[in-house]
Amino acid sequence: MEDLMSEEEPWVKGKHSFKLGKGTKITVLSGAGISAESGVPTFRGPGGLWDDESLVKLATPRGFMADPVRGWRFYDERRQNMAQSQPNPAHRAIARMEQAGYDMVVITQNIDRLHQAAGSSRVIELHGTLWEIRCTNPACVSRPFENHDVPLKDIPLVCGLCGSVMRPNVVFFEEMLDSHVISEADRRTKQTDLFIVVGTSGIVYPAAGFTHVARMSGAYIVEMNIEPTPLTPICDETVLGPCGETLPGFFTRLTGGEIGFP
Ligand code: BJW
Repeated sequence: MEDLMSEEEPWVKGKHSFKLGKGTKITVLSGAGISAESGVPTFRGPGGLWDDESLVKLATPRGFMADPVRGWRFYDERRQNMAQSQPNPAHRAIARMEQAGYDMVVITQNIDRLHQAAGSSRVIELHGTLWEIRCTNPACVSRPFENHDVPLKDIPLVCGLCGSVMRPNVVFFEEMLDSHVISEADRRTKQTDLFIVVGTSGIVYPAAGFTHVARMSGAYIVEMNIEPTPLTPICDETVLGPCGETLPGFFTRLTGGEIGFP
């Protein structure tokens, strides 16, 4: 691995060889780390949600259904936290690039909607969103719907149509991702010139697999994280540091200072 030390960035692997053009397609794959500086906890690592193994079980279909009251309390607390969280400079820098006319798409594993709150309009939500709710009864004709009650009024939430327990419209472990969402993310990744992987441990699939798809499709790959990940070896550049600093810095370098990132 070739390491280059830089004055501006704490630790950079790679050669800064990507040149931005007019029609450059830029795709950002984001994970929990991009929202860490907004106060939303990550899953893995010190202080992460999955430090408590019993919480991991709640994020599986069987675990949630085994104790929907506990499941909803867990998700209600997270909704309360997310409701108070604001986009940080990393979310805002991505949105700013789109507003400046660059062809930006975000593929996010996050369920917090902070990319949209920052102003990004093209966001593919791989793991759904905590701000939608749906019935757990596969025979029920109700559709997922928006719910922004914070805190939730009744726990567990029950379907008004069939009386079954409701659940957050997120993708639990061992569940399939929506096939249309996967296709859209796959199509975009294959067309991408610059693929930026931000704040993900890169161990949850199929999400992490898009970085491999980008690699095979010839995209230039830049990773932003506070530590190396299993994806680091296939990235052209890895910039270590908090992405609220490194991402605006990277875009400033890429655009030659043409855009301001407040
Ligand atoms: C910063 C930073 C800063 C911090 N700046 N960086 C064995 C049994 C069962 C399943 C499997 C199995 N083996 C493999 C599987 C498949 C499984 C999987 O990949 N598991 C791996 C863990 C091994 N995948 C699935 O189950 C998926 N479905 C599937 O594959 O279906 C087919 C199938 C069916 C049946 C059996 C097997 C397969 C679905 C995955 C859904 C993931 N769901 C969750 C929960 C969503 C709801 C909720 O939030 O409660 O999604 S899990 C959790 O992980 C969440 C995240 O989106 C996802 C990824 O995490 P992420 O975003 O990478 O966060 P962290 O915390 O891991 O990392 C944060 C990073 O940020 C770190 O790197 C930090 O360094 C960094 N960071 N601050 C920059 N300031």
